[in-house]
Amino acid sequence: MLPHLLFSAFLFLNTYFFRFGVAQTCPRPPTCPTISPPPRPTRTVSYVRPRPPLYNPSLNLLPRQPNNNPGPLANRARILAITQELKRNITFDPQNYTGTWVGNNYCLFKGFLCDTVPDRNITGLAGIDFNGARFRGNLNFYRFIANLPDIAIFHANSNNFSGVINRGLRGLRYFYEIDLSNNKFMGGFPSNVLGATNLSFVDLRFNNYLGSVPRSLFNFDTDVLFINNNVFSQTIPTDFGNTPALYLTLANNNFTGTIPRSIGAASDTMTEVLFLGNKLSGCLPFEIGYLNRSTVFDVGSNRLTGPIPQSFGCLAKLQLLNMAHNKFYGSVPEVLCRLPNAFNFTLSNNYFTQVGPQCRRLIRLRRLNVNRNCIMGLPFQRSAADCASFFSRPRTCARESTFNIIPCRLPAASLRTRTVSQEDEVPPTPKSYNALVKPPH
Ligand SMILES: *[C@@H]1O[C@H](CO)[C@@H](O)[C@H](O)[C@H]1NC(C)=O
Ligand SMILES: *[C@@H]1O[C@H](CO)[C@@H](O)[C@H](O)[C@H]1NC(C)=O
Ligand SMILES: *[C@@H]1O[C@H](CO)[C@@H](O)[C@H](O)[C@H]1NC(C)=O
Ligand SMILES: *[C@@H]1O[C@H](CO)[C@@H](O)[C@H](O)[C@H]1NC(C)=O
Ligand SMILES: *[C@@H]1O[C@H](CO)[C@@H](O)[C@H](O)[C@H]1NC(C)=O
Ligand SMILES: *[C@@H]1O[C@H](CO)[C@@H](O)[C@H](O)[C@H]1NC(C)=O
Ligand SMILES: *[C@@H]1O[C@H](CO)[C@@H](O)[C@H](O)[C@H]1NC(C)=O
Ligand SMILES: CC(=O)N[C@H]1CO[C@H](CO)[C@@H](O)[C@@H]1O
Repeated sequence: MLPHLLFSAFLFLNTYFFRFGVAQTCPRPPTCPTISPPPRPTRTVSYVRPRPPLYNPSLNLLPRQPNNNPGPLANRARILAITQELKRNITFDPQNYTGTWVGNNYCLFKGFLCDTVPDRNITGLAGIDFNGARFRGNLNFYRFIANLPDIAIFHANSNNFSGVINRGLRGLRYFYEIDLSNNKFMGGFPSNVLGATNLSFVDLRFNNYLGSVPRSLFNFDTDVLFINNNVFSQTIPTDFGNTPALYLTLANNNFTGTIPRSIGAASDTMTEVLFLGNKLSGCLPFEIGYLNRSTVFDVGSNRLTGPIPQSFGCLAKLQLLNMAHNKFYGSVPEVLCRLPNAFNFTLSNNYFTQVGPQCRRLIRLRRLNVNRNCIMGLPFQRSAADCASFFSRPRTCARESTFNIIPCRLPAASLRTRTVSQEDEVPPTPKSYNALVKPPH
């Protein structure tokens, strides 16, 4: 038994090094086996998963069966039947997915991913990956997925899926990732998606959804919620801050009204949030200052106004701030410019009137852009007439006294002037901005 195990371990390491290209160093030459570049491994050790499991690893997972001999297949008749129906509906298949959809073993179909169904020693259809397949035809998403009861991941961006999501997805007990971006969905928000209880990734961007979002949307338990580039309108529900999502993109819709005060309640989770390109109005709630995990905050190109709350000095992790193309005014708070992770703060095309020494330092470092404001003595500002016209009307915000609240001990770095060169700093790698790029059709 022991030699067998050792041999397995050796095979495993061999495969490991081969696959990941780790340098093959050999500490003690005499005992070291000669390692010529290994041939393509023909034998794999059965307990090593070739890729992360598709199902939630917290569930009890049995070893994965090989695709070419997967053993008994869960729901085979049903899955084969709906796949043939989908195949008949596909009128354009430039990458010949459907050519492989023949025979009884769905694990071999292009775009189909199998894994061992949790708690059962049987292979199931755990994932669909049609991203970028560019299918054409009348493809009914709900009808298809409702017949894939063991599904965990469904990725079908940039296809022609449409149709109404008729009923809840609750029956799909392992379902946690849905990507229907850049398809042909229309009508109201597919509220039935929210019937799935275990989704952690919801990507519905670049469809033609319109109308309001359901009140329950931000009570929905998910880590990622991308709904940008639809035509959602009306206000953001007041309980917005209940959302447990880390990454949220509401960008490029038609949302109106204010950013809800409840946003502060998301302080434990909210990491990146994009409101840009809507029709949001009113002043910012000081509660934004509670978001001390946020690295990205983007409200660019809206109709927002008022000063920047002093509470922004609490956004200790903030790297990217975009408030450009609004009607903000007042002086740019020095506490904002002292934030230790300020990388790209864009306040251009507003009506700010003052910047202090900390902000001037950031401008010199090219980390703060205040072009096209009303700041005397700085280059690239609005015309005097433009500024005078803006300020000829009285400007006020509700709850004005809250603009001075600082709901934290200011981040340590803000207490001293940093002199060190920031050249070596690693630029941030936000995740949510990628969502604004349309997947190729
Ligand atoms: C799972 O089923 C296969 C036959 O399909 C059998 O060979 C294997 O021993 C089973 N494994 C477990 C852990 O029950
Ligand atoms: C599609 O793939 C199938 C199976 O791989 C193959 O038999 C068929 O010739 C292909 N068709 C086209 C148009 O490439
Ligand atoms: C996309 O699907 C719709 C039905 O939902 C159909 O009317 C349309 O012709 C399809 N477009 C293409 C290019 O296949
Ligand atoms: C296939 O097309 C028919 C007729 O247009 C439609 O009723 C059905 O829902 C479609 N099925 C799938 C899986 O797309
Ligand atoms: C966005 O909302 C405005 C009303 O505020 C409306 O006039 C406009 O048509 C909407 N845009 C779209 C694309 O629906
Ligand atoms: C973030 O704010 C919460 C209270 O809103 C506080 O408990 C927590 O310690 C803060 N975290 C950091 C890293 O400052
Ligand atoms: C800074 O952010 C603005 C607004 O999001 C963007 O337009 C600009 O390209 C960014 N600048 C850099 C250097 O990344
Ligand atoms: C697989 C999984 O995580 N299942 C969970 C789905 O959601 C229900 C209710 O929220 C949980 O009870 C399951 O454990």
